[in-house]
Amino acid sequence: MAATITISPVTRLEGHLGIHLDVENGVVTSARCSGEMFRGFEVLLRGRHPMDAHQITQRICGVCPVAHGIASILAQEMAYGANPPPNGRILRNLIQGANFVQSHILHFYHLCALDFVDVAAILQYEGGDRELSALKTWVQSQLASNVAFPAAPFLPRYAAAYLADTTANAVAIKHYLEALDLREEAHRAAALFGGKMPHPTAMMPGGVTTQVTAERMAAYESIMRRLLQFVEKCYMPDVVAVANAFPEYFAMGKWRGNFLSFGVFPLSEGSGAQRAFPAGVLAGGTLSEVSVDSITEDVGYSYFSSQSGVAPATADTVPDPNKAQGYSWLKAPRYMGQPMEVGPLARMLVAYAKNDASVKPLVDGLLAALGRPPEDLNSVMGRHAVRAIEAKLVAEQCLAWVNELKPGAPTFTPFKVPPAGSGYGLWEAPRGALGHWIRVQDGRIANYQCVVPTTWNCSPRDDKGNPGPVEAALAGVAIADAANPIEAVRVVRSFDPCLACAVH
Ligand code: NFE
Ligand code: MG
Repeated sequence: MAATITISPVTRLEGHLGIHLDVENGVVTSARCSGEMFRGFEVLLRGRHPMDAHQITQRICGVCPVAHGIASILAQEMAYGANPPPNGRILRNLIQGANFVQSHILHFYHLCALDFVDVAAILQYEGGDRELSALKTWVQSQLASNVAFPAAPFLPRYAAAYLADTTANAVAIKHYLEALDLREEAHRAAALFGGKMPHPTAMMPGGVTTQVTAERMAAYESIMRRLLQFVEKCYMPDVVAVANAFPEYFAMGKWRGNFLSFGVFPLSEGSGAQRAFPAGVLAGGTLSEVSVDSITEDVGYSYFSSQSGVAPATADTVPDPNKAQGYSWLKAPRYMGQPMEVGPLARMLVAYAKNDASVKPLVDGLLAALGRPPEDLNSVMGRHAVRAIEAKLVAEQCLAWVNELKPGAPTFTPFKVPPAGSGYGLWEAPRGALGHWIRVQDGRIANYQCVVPTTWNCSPRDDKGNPGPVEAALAGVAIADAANPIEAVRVVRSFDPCLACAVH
C-alpha cells in the first residue's frame, strides 16, 4: 500500500526542516528534505565593508557562530594577506574547541536523547535525588493542568518503544539537566577569550583581540577539565547504553559512503598548516585530498533562479520562491558532482583512514566496547557514538593547547584591507565542512557565498536527480506506524541538522 508521510517542522533541531516521505508497504521508497525559509545573508553582505563579514555571518547561527566567524576570517585573511601569530591561532582553536564540546553535548542530550530515553519514566521515579523529584512533581502538575502543551518540551512525543530500563532513564534525565549547566560552562570558556558567547567579538582577521593572561588560561583549563569529565563519565556511557538498547539503529540510516572533511584546528601557522582533524575526501572507500575547485552547487530543485552547477567563488544567490520544480531553500552542494556527508562521522572516518595517531585508538576502543565492525559506524547509532568520542578528543586537545599559549605575547598581527582581493576559508563547524568565499572590489564586498554543513547533509536533489545524504539515508527505512514515524526522525536527527545555518 502506498502512502505519504509529511513531518513539518521536524522538531528539536534548529530552524525549519520539512521531511516528505513516500512509503510503500511500510518502507520509505523516496524522501525529500525541504528547508522551508530563506534568510539571504549572501545577498545582504554585498556592498558592505569586508570587515563586517565575520561579525554578520556569525549571526547565521547561535549554535555554531564561532565556525562561521573563523571561516569568514580565513577567507578575509587570504584576501588581505593577513595571518595570526601563534597565540592568535591557538586562541581561535580554544574558542572553537569549547563551542564543539558545547554543541555535541547540546545535540545528544537536548536535541536527540528524547528520541530514545523515556522521559515519562520520571513519573515512576521513587529515588531521593532532589532535581529528579522536582522534575517529577513538575511533570505531574503539568499533566494535571489544562495548559495547551503540558510538560513541553518533553511532551507530546511520538508513541514508540523507548528505553525500558528505569534506572538508565533516570540517569539519562539527570544528565539531561546537568548538561544544561555544562553548556553554560562551555560558553563561559569560549567567552574568556572570545569576549562573549554566542557571537564572539574578539575574533578578527589577523588574530584575536583579547590578551592572554595566566588567570584566563587557568580559568579555561578548569572549565575544560569539568567538560572532559562530563564527556567521559556521562556522555560516552549514556551513548553506549542507548546504543546497546537500540542495536537495530546500527543498521539504519546508512549512507552509501561519500564523506568530506575540510579539517580543523591548525597545529602551526600558515594556510597549509597541518590540522588536528585532517582534511580529506572518502568516496567509495578511496581517500583523497580536498580540492577546492571540485566544489559546486546545483539549484535545479532549489528556490533560486541563479545559474546552477557553479563554483562558490563566482556563484550568485537569486531567490525564486515560485520556481515550479523547487522544493527547498537549500542549494545542493556537490564535490566532483557527488553528494557528501559531512560532520563528526566524516571527520573521524577521514582521520581513521589516515591512521591518525589520536583518532584511530579511540575509534578502535569504541568499536571494541560496542562489539561492532568499523562499517557499522555508518549508521544512526554510529553517528551518535562518534560524536561523543570526538567531544572527548576536542576537550583533551584543548587542555594541551591552552598550555601552549604565551602570556603577554601578541595575539594579533596588524594588516591593511586592500581595495580588491578574493579568498576562501575552509573550516569544520561542529556539524561538518564549512566554506566561506569572499570577493572584495572598490573596498566593498562584491560577492559572498557560504556552503554550510547542513546544506551538504540536507541537500535537495541535484540537477541529475541524485538525492542528498539525509534523503538517501531515509530510503529503505521501515516505518512501523505512519502516525508515529519515530524511525524517520531518529535517522534525520543523527545528522544533527541545523536548518537556520543551511538556508543562511
Ligand atoms: Ni546552525 Fe552549523 C554547525 C554551521 S550547521 S549549526 O555546526 O556552519 O549547517
Ligand atoms: Mg550558500
